Amino acid sequence: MPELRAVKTALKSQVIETPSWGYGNSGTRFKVFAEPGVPRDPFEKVDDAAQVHAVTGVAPVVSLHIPWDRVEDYTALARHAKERGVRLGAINANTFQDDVYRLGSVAHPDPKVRRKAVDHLLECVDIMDTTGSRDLKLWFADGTNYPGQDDITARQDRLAEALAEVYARLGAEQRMLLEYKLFEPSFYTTDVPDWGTSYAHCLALGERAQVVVDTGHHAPGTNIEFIVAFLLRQKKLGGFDFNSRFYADDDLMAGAADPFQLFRILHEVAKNGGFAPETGVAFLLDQCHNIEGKIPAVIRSVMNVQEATAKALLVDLDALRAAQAAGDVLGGNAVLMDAYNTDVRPLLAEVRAEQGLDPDPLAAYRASGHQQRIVADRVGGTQAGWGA
Ligand code: PSV
Ligand code: MN
Ligand code: MN
Repeated sequence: MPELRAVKTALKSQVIETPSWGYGNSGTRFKVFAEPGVPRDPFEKVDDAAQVHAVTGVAPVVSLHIPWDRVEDYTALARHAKERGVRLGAINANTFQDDVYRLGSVAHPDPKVRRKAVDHLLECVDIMDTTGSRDLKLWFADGTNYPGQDDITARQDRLAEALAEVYARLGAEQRMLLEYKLFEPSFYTTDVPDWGTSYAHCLALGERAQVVVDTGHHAPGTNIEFIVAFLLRQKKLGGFDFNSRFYADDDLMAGAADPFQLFRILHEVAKNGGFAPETGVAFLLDQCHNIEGKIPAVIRSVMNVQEATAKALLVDLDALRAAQAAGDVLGGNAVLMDAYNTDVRPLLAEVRAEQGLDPDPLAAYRASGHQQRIVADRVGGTQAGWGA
C-alpha cells in the first residue's frame, strides 16, 4: 500500500492553475448569463483567483489570456498577484478573435495575416519575460470549413514555419505548449486536430515544445489516459486543460461529468512520474461558468481534481504490478477500482486541516464575505466576459 504520509505530502504540494477567464462572464454561444460582482479587469480576476487559493491551498497560479487580459503594466499585475499570494502562470495566446483571422491565423493563406499572428505570439513571449511565466500556451482555431477551401499540406507548412519562429524566441527556461482540438470553430479540417499532429510539430521544434491535453477536445469515447501515458513516456506531455464534457467542448467543471475518467488520467500521471515537479506537467483548468457561481465553481473543480489525484495516489502499484505480471485480469482491475472507490474526502479534510485550512473550502469561501464584497464593490465599468 502507498505510504499515507507520502500521499499527503504529494497532495499538499499539488499545483492547480486556474484560468483568468473562468472568473468572468462566459458561457455558450447562445447566451451568457451575467453574474453580479464579476471582475472588471485582470487585477480583479487575480483577486478572485487568490480567493480560490486561500481556501484550497493548491491553486497558487492563475493563467492569463492575451489580449483578454491585456494591461499596460505587466510588472504591476505580477506584483499584484504576489501581494495576493498567487503568481501569474501560462500565457495563452489568442489568434482567434480578430476579423482578420476569418480564414485562420498562423496558417492563413495571406502572409500579412500570418505576420500579425506571429507578432502576437512573440508579444506573448515578451509578456512572459515580464511576468516570469514559464509556458506559452497555443491553441489555434485555424482550419477550413469546406473541401477545397485551402491546401491542407500548405497550411501545415505555414503552421510549422510560424511555430519555429516563435520557438526560437523562447528563453532557456520557457516552453511552448501546443494544444489540439478535434473541431470547432473549423468544421472540415482543423490544423491541429489531435495529439499526433501536435506531437509531430513539437518533436520537430525541440525539447521545450510539448503537447497540451484539453480533456474536452476529443471525439466521444477517445481513451484520453492512453494519450497521457504515451506522451509522458515520450517526455512530451506539457500539461492539461481540465474541464468536463458531455458532448463537445462543453467547458464544464472538471470531474463533474466523468470523475472516473479523471481518475484514470491521473492514475497514468501518478504512475509515470507526472506529479514530480521536475517532469513539468502543468495542471490547468480551462472552464467557462455560465449558470453556476464562478468562484465556487472553480473551487469545486479544484476539489474534484484533488479527489481524483488522491485516489490515483492511493493505487497500490505493487499489487497492481503483481497482478499484471501474473496475468490476473480481474485482480489488476480490482486494485484500480479499490482506489477509485475509496472515499478520499476525509483524507483531504485532514490534509487541509494540517495546512491550517478549513476542511470545507466551499464553506470557507461562503464565510469569507468575498462574494458579498465583490457584488457591492464591483459596480460600474465593464464586467469581464469571455473575450473581454
Ligand atoms: C479552445 O477551445 C480552448 O480550449 C483553448 O484552450 C482556449 O485558450 C480556451 O479554450 C479559451 O476558452
Ligand atoms: Mn483549452
Ligand atoms: Mn476548449
